[in-house]
Amino acid sequence: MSVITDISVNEIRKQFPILNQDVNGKPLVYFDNAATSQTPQVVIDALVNYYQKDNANIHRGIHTLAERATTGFEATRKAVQQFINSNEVEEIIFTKGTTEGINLVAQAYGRKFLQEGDEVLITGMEHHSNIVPWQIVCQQTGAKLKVIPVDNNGEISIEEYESLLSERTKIVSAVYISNSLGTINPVPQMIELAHAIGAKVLVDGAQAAPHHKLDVQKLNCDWLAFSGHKMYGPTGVGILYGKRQVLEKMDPYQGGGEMIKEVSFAGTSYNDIPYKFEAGTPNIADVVALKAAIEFMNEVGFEFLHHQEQALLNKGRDILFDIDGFQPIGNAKEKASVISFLIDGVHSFDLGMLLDAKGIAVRTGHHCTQPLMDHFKIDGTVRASFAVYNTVEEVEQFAEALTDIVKKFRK
Ligand code: 7TS
Repeated sequence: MSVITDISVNEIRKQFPILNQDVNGKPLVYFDNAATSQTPQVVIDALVNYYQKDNANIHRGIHTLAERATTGFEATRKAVQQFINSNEVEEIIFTKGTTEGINLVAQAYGRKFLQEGDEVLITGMEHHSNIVPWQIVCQQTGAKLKVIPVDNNGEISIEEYESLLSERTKIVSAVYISNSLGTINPVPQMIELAHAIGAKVLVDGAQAAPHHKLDVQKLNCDWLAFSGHKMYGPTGVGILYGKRQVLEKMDPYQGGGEMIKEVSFAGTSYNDIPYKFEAGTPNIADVVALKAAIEFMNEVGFEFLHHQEQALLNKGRDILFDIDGFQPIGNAKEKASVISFLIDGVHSFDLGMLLDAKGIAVRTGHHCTQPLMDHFKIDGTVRASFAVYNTVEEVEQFAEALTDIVKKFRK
């Protein structure tokens, strides 16, 4: 393993201009990375460069700018293919984010193939984006939504999962890493078990993509959805990976330009994948810039990422858990760099506001996982989520700030 030093983290920090500012008179400590991570200068430069030099609509253009824009757009598709090791570049569909990817699968596959009596299986720790699209398609088709329960550590049991699988299960849709708790689910095993009974599997990789090397061929998932803005890329762009043979069976999701082969008033034939699922002018600039984010992540490397984020998580567990009234929510054995908690006697919104007054950005509330909050019988948590540019010193500042706030409340 390479030697990780604070100097290298400091080198990384320098690439993120947004981090170098005071908020409410204090140096910004950005611990809201599970919601949106910050973008390095290379991503910002790619966006500026695109608008300054290459902006044009893609495909079917014969002029130079259209060609450049198309080349940039398709170069990102190739970079994504390599990033997640998909077999073919055509298996990469650009969306506006994880949410759109899941809705696409629910409507283009679920609505076509689900029937009354079929079941869709999700976990009890899903983001609303991986609940509501399934509720909608279940209402449309008469299929039933079933939920794998979560225990008090914020984990699911593989035995319980197995007992819920049956020949009625047609789709399993599971979050790889929980945004609210950081729990890493046993997704590879879940995929194997689902395939054994003939179900298809969608993996919500929104939180996994920035922390975990994803290899879709090894995972053997049928679909994987994730978002650019959680992996150092721009907002408004996401990826849906799907296996070719599955994508080819799916109906189009939206109708419009690019997704067609030929249109007449008598009828329309559809384009090949991936274009069949990319109706209308896409978010070209952000797709182009996403390549720079992938290159940034490749350069940093998952080994460094893991090491740094686990160091932050361990430091957080060491010093935060001693704070008066500190109550961690979610204590999974396999956990990414997220610390969700409550403090006895202090409302999470108050904590969030008081931390912001000290320049510390955390997220408070239900994190779009209301059923999970119901399970813990709470209405929300305070969530600190770390990225590769965060430092142990920032975790110490966070602990000091929290201690100070709690002391004032206890007076
Ligand atoms: N799935 C998971 C696991 C997520 O964490 C999120 C966003 C989504 C899906 C939806 O992603 P989007 O890019 O389409 O919005 N999670 C969060 C969060 O934790 N705080 O804000 C957004």
